[in-house]
Amino acid sequence: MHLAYVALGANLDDPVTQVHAAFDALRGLPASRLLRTSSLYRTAPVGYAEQPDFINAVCLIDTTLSAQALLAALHDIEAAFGRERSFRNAPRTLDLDIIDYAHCRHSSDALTLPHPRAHERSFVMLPLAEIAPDYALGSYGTAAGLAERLGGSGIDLFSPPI
Ligand code: PH2
Ligand code: MG
Ligand code: MG
Repeated sequence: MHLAYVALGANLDDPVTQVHAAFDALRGLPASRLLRTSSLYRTAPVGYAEQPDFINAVCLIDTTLSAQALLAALHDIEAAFGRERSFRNAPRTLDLDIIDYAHCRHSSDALTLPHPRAHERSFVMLPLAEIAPDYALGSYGTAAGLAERLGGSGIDLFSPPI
């Protein structure tokens, strides 16, 4: 089995419902178990500012899928939630990003591990620190250390863990 951390983000339609429904979809992943889910966080958009606030969360999945098979399954879930790809950082009904997969380092057009921007994004590191404070993200340090360094500006805890 391999431990994978997956970040969820949504800022179109009904983001809270979509993130809850996405947890349910992740519970249905083949050869996998959803072990832990963070609280939901309401977060200011990063990168492209002229869009609604996001709901973000992070979860921990135990899986025998390869990283590539997990990515393909996550893309299928995004598509089922009506995700359209228009431009980089565009608003979306659901974004599922693999943040870390079994501490693997990997780089291809389709997938970079660990996620190349997770360590600079408080909307990922705060929920990750909530469920895995001691988790070492590549060479960037622990989730708790990164979350503390990045701070919580623009991030509000939205709801307690399910
Ligand atoms: N995702 C992005 C770009 N900007 N900002 C917030 N707050 N949350 C996101 O999930 C997010 C973002 C690209 O994936
Ligand atoms: Mg993303
Ligand atoms: Mg993505």
